[in-house]
Amino acid sequence: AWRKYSVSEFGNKEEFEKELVRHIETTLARSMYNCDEHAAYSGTALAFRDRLIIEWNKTQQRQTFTDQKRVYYLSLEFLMGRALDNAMLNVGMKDAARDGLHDLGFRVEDVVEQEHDAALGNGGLGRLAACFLDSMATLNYPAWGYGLRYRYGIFKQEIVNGYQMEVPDYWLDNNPWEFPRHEITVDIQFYGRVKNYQDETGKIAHSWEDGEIVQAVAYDVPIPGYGTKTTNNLRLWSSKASSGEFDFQKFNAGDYESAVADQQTAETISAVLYPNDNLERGKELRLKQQYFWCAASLFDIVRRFKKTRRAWNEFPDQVAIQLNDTHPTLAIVELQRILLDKEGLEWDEAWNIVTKTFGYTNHTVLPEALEKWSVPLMQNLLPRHLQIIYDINLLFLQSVEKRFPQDRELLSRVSIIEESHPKMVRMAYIAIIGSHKVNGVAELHSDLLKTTLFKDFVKIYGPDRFTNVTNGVTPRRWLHQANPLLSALIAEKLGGHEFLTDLTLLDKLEAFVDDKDFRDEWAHIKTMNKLRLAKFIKRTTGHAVDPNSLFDVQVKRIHEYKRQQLNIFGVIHRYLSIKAMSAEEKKKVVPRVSIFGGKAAPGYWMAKTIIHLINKVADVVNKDPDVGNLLKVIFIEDYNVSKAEIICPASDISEHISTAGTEGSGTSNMKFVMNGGLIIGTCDGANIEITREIGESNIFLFGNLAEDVEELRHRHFYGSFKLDPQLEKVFTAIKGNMFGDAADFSALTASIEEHGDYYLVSDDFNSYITTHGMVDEAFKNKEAWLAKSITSVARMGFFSTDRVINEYADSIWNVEPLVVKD
Ligand code: 26Y
Repeated sequence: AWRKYSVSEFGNKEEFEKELVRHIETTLARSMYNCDEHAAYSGTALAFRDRLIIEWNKTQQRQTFTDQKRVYYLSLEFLMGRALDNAMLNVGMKDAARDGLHDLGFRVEDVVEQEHDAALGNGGLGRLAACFLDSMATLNYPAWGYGLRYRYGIFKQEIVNGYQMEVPDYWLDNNPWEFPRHEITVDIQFYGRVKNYQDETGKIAHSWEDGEIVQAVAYDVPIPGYGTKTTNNLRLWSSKASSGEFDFQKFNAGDYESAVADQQTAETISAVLYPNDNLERGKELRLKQQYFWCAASLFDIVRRFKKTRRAWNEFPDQVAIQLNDTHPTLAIVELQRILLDKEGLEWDEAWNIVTKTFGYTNHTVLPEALEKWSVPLMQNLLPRHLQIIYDINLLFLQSVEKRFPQDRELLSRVSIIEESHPKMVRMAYIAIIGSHKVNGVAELHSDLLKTTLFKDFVKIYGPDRFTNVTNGVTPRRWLHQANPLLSALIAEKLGGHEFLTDLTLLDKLEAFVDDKDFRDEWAHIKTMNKLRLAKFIKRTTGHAVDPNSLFDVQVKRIHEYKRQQLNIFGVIHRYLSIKAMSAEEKKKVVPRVSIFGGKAAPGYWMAKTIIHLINKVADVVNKDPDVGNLLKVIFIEDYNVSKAEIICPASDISEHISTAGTEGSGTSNMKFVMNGGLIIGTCDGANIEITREIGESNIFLFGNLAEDVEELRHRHFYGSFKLDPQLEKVFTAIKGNMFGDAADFSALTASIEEHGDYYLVSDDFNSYITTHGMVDEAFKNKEAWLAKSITSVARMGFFSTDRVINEYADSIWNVEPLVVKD
């Protein structure tokens, strides 16, 4: 039924073919006689791009014309993955394309694979932003994303002799999905000094003078909604040397070489995505990136608002800005600066506008991920902003002092400025003070924010400023696109694809849990998806894995708190057990494939050591004839969004095993369950809500609870530390050089045995191993396993980002969809 809403169509495959040939022969200047798969990809992309542009222009005109409140999602990361398949499915002409490509001798699946992932993000936070864009467009919200157009996305990972190597990801050549807007530029200032002067009314005013100017150039990416007329915009800023007076001076002074060098310096601002996730390093270039992007975006938003000629107090009725973590916190300071210094508003009036405009999403409680910038660094780079930050802090502390007199401890705890050497600016505190709502990303996480990290602010502002919005994922990409077979089966049972835009309709599947034919098809689809992954593994690693084995998957960024080390120690334990078995005992073993994937931040040695251990264990296990097919260990190189689309539908069980209280939410847990996989996990992040929705009997939970973590850590340090006996056997094997030189892994074992086991690997090991035993037993009962799989999918309706976006829209943004009538 929604087809009638879709954009101007090719109508049929012949029209698609015509467009394809036209683009290949003219736009690409290539001949159809030597049209390879890549040319077929480019031609198809251009054909679909044309369809997107028309609706995109109309959407933008419509949004300007109706002039209702818009949402701006500020994120330093947008982990988009590939665009073509998404465009085909959202526009709704994939069948015409498939048939047309077939006529020309291509398979649409192969053509789609030619596209380079747009990997402008690290992990969960960046992928969440991409899912949000999809849902905002699908739900017809007038919404823009703002980010940076990195020349290099997240590095490509290669595994060489078991070690991670990083290779730059230069992805911009021939990208058909971006539109340079050379006419949309903003001059961004850095360094310089603040001049105080008296304005006409005699009041002291401030102006920021001198310094350097870098130009921001807009690049726009269309974001089509699924089956709607809305195509929203993602605007990415690219840095370029300013062509202003400043540079001409140098050129004219004959200093050509240094003037060219300055140009290159300007261009490095948007050159590279910082590859750290949850690890703050305080690099000046990163602060430059943040300000560059915030200032360009704010200028753009304010320019758009000013065209409406409304009064400033209407700004928050027209504009909602959401901060994806603290990375864009400078936007708060920048808006205050614009209103004060450029528009001449009084402080209180300006600050009132600012706080009504912003919302802040926190994604982590890990102390090492909280952004702090040194005061001297900021003083140098952004002198006026630092002044404003001090003013915000002064007024805030005065108001706290009034309400809680004589509590000096409280004042120093909540001060934006940390009194360390050097002094540091706490960005999260600016984000809280400058926003009207602060949210966490799953219930436990949001509760922890209120009771630990932001406790004092709850006391000051009351509990209403703090809220929870549990994460989700877009079912268009993570069910329909990643798992076309399952999506088709569900559509057949439910009588259409409406579940893709109302995921709660999945609950109708429960009626078919006992339907024999349905169960068989369900099982068959899982097998097909495992086969697809097995082929991929064969092609990329050379290892043959048996699709009848239990596929056990952990794919995510490598981090000690996510505990891939717990997983690989568990694998070693399993390996040792199998080796100790008689032939008779081996017959009862459920064959397993343990699949790992994920990148380590280049400077994070412990994470790299974990990758090294996984690969060394794989080397030994995979060629051990004692083990054969009973255990295989696979490390999938360069895990990314497009690989996730193959991996998620193929898992029997996936691992979400962070130390309780450390994972904000997790979102791949949702992707796996939505595709009929079960979970082994801790009581952490959104695992808790997943359990509530699907039922305790459909998930394998283990390990200590968040409330006990502090006590356990304390005991490790002040009591005696006793290594779990089964883990001890694992360590003995490692130390006996079973997986190569034990010295390579000594930091890892020592972090547990000698340095307090901060992530409670030893405390949770027994429970983890026992629970894996239960997984094996459960997997033997195919029928019961299938019932769990189907029931879980049926109950996953809550985890669509459509629900998430509606919650943000209602409780934080106060925006309405802009629905078009025909
Ligand atoms: C400050 C800088 C080094 C930094 C860069 C990236 C800090 C954090 C990050 C990325 C954080 C991230 O990806 N967080 C994840 O966000 C997901 C979406 O909310 C959560 O599901 C996940 O639990 C959380 O780790």
